[in-house]
Amino acid sequence: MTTNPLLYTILDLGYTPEADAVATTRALLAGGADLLQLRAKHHDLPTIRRVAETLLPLCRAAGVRFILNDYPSLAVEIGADGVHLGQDDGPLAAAREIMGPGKLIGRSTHSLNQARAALAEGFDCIGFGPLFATPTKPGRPAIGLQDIAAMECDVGCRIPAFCIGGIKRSNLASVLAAGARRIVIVSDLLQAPDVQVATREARSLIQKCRS
Ligand code: 3NM
Repeated sequence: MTTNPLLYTILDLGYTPEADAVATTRALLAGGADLLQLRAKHHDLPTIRRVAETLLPLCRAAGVRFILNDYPSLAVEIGADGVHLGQDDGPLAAAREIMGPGKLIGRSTHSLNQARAALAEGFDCIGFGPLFATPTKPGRPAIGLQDIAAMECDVGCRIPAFCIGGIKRSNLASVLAAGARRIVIVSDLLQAPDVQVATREARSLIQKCRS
């Protein structure tokens, strides 16, 4: 398991059909994903469980932590490494009670104040965004790049903080130049003609900037 995750990838069933989930996950892992989340906003629990149970061993074999979006109870049942919660998904304590110690619990944050609050509450990591408007999370306004440096200074120096939302290989340089150190990319990788190549490109851009 990497201790310095740079690229957090999400297998989103809104982009990747269940039939392609294994191949796409293999490509994300082979391309250098440091964390992998399963996100399925419009699927039933049996489907999510089935896909999660299929992807988990792939992540284990690659030494990459497997995170479930929402559903702490299911995350525990299947042995996921963690869970990711939105602002409306309740307090950390409730999820920690279900998950037990040692599991990674992340929080979506949409402002500097929310990022600071998530750190103060004790979350293990955060998402910070959406930096740009994105069809992957419709209806949420872009927060722009101007608060990234302050967020990194206050929060990202203490827990892993991943900038997210509308980030693509084509705009990654501007996000990194604004001070981002860790990145989540969803649609730009899942919709790429070659997911493994795209993932490798994204990771090496981040790594180059950070070294
Ligand atoms: N959470 P893409 S933005 C899942 O800001 C998610 O909390 C966000 O997908 C947040 O890389 C987002 O396709 C979507 O824009 C990221």
